[in-house]
Amino acid sequence: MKKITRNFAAAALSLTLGAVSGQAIAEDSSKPIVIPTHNWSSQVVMAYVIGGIFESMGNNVEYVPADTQAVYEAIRNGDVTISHEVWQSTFGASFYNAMAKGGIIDAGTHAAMTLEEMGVPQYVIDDNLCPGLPNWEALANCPEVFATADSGGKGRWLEGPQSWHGTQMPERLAGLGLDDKYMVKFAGSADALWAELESAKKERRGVITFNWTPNFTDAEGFVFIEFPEFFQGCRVGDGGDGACGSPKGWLKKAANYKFPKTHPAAYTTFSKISFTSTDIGQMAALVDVDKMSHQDAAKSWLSAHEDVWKPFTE
Ligand code: TMO
Repeated sequence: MKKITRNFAAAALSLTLGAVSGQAIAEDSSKPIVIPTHNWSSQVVMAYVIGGIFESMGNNVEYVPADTQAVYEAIRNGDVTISHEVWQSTFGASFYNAMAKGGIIDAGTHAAMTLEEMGVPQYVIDDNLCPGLPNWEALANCPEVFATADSGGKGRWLEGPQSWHGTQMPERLAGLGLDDKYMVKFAGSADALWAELESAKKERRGVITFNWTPNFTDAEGFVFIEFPEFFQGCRVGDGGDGACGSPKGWLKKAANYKFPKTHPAAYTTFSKISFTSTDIGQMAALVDVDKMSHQDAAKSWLSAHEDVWKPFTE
């Protein structure tokens, strides 16, 4: 009797599975896929690139400006559907915190490897403005090279907007014992980083800024400072002393857990999307070098690179 019950249950289960796999070829919902936009160029261009790919498949999309850390909670809650640039160093913790609560899934990893780190333009190395760079220990000997009118006699690290890393860089300076020689200034926007790099380059003066790769700056040459190697737990926020650099990291995609069911075709495409460093550098350069709008940059990128993105839809 037990056995019969079990067989009956198995038959019922396979019927259910049949119904579920039947759903996999069901049409995507006409409800918009909500894509967040943040405050650096490749991310915004890629939002419109991925939105354009979804639209080419007949989906509806909607864009919402979102806070770069709080967005993972918004995806978990279903207010936002996806995140297409989850950078390990800056957002890994928020992503995994949301995942631990449930409601957000890992939708795969881009081909591009990433680094988000403090660094200097190539000429700072070529002109030997601070001998020993890119090794971080060289910084102790040349704070004056990186001093500015607003740095109180110390060398200045120009960080990105504080919403990206909070107090991580001031904590790193303290952890490395460099806080008596260097201070951190937060830029108001990514554009402020590029403006400072541009003006420093004209004077060929020393400058330290936060930057990342892949980015449009890869083409010209930007040298990341080599700090003590990252390990899990080395940051102050994770219980460490902060004396470590950023991880050589991944670039992931995230989605609300219902997305595969509500939009199976779009989800399948999203899970296949994998951009390289070249792709992402191009998306940033169309805005930051060629000065296109994000929307125009995305249109231009899509029409020039069908060979890259069409296969994700097939
Ligand atoms: C997240 N970011 C690419 C700005 O470091």
